[in-house]
Amino acid sequence: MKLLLISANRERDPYPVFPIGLACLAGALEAAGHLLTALDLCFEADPGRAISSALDEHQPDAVVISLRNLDNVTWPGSRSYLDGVRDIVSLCHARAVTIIGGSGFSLMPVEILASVGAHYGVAAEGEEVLPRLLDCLEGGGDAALLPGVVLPGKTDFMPPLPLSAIGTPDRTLFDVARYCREGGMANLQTKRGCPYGCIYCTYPLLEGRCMRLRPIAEIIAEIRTLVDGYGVSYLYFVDDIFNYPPDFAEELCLAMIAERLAVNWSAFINPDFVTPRLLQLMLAAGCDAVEYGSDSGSSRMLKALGKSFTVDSIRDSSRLCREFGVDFAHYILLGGPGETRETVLETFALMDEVDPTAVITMTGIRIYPGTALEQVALRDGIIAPGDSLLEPVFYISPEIREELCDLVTQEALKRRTWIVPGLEVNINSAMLDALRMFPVKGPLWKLMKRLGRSRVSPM
Ligand code: B12
Ligand code: SF4
Repeated sequence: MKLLLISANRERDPYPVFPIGLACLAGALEAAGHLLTALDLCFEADPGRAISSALDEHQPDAVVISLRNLDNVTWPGSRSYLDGVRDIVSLCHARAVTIIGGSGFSLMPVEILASVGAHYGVAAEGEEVLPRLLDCLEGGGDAALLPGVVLPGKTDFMPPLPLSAIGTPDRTLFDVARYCREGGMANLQTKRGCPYGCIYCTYPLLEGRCMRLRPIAEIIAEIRTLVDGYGVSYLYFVDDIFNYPPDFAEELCLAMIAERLAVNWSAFINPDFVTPRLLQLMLAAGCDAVEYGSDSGSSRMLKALGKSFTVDSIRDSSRLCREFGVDFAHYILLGGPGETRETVLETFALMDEVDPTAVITMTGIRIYPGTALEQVALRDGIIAPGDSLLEPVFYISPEIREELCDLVTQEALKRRTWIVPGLEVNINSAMLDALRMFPVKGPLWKLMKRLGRSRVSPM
């Protein structure tokens, strides 16, 4: 079949992110014999016109739409992307079969399909089921029997099945160089899944709780192609946790070192599995920055959020980063169940103590269906049974709701390393644009220590 792949993501903050999910599908669809063209809306000035001319030019039988983000998960200052997706579907709907999927879609497949109006939806990984759905469309067959396929008007569907093997993305249809230029990096995945159970987190719902590892040789070959074939000099590992399982991370770093890959990289890591040996190997393999999903500096809040690690673990792993001279950022979530003024101040105090390159903080926690936080939010009367979560709803502890924004703004403005996107503390779109002018590879937060400027307060 003739297929048009559309990446719907137009978000450029904190930087444009390469559509690796769609690239994974491209590999599988090409292998199944389909004829592909791609339209990446990220850099299109006029998405409507770009879609219409792609439809005119390629006359596709089906349009495959990838929906990565539902909204910017930021409070206050929340932005939903669903209107844009509705526009994409309505432009394509009469001209071709429309199929929508992606991480954003998979969080609420039935509701999103009803809301955007595509012909088919596919929840979770698409590499195996999408070619089967296209076979069904060509040859007849009951699409409702395929795992993960959602049909309009139906509220239930066969549960998605995990892939038998994670393949290598095919990036040839996309502009890797532009993402490197404007986003500072390319991206890559070494495994899927997270065995942990943080109460708000959707990652185990999207990727499963079981870790599925890719063969090291395939990962190395993919990095080699990125470096030699695309001229990539900076990579981001999109794994939920790069350093878990730790022996796999070690093995990968050793292989990268042996291969002498001329590339720097960063990733999300868990403080519990940071050892001097692993950190040393990571640095030798090109790592120059790490990110921790620490969430809080209060023991009470770490427990309430279901985190697997302790405040001491955050302390110890931060100390190691400082000793080894690697840039590190802590991501903080303020306002979760049980948050009080006291626990917020504990977090500020711990961050002062561990002294990271940057602290990136969100106020309020987005509530998703199927998470433990949804249950807590129902219990606390923040949402009611049957409420739609398509438009973002945030959990904010009733004990601190009134003063959270003022307290965080006031404390964060006293510190040079704190970035609070929702409150525009030390960050706003204009500042991000300005930062992109620096010839920096990798995450922009690495610049915090170099800026030596006065703090940026909300506009
Ligand atoms: C790594 C990551 C980041 C990194 C990206 C770094 C980089 N250079 O790539 C950083 C930290 C920068 C980031 C930022 C953001 N992120 Co993010 N991120 C992720 C994460 C952990 C992995 C994404 C990824 O690359 N997966 C690997 C690829 C292969 O998987 P995939 O894209 O899901 O594609 C598969 C399937 O979805 C499916 N599929 C995809 N498209 C289609 C289409 C069809 C038709 C079909 C059938 C199937 C299909 O098949 C693919 C292959 O299996 C996910 C959570 C997760 N575990 O999924 C969140 C996630 C994607 N992010 C999310 C969000 C919201 C954001 C931000 C808006 C947050 C913010 N305020 O900063 C920004 C947006 C950035 C941007 N410009 O778009 C949300 C999106 C959903 C939502 N809630 O709206 C997620 C799901 C996390 C969450 N909260 O639930 N992110
Ligand atoms: S926050 Fe990290 S460790 Fe916790 S469940 Fe999500 S991906 Fe796993």
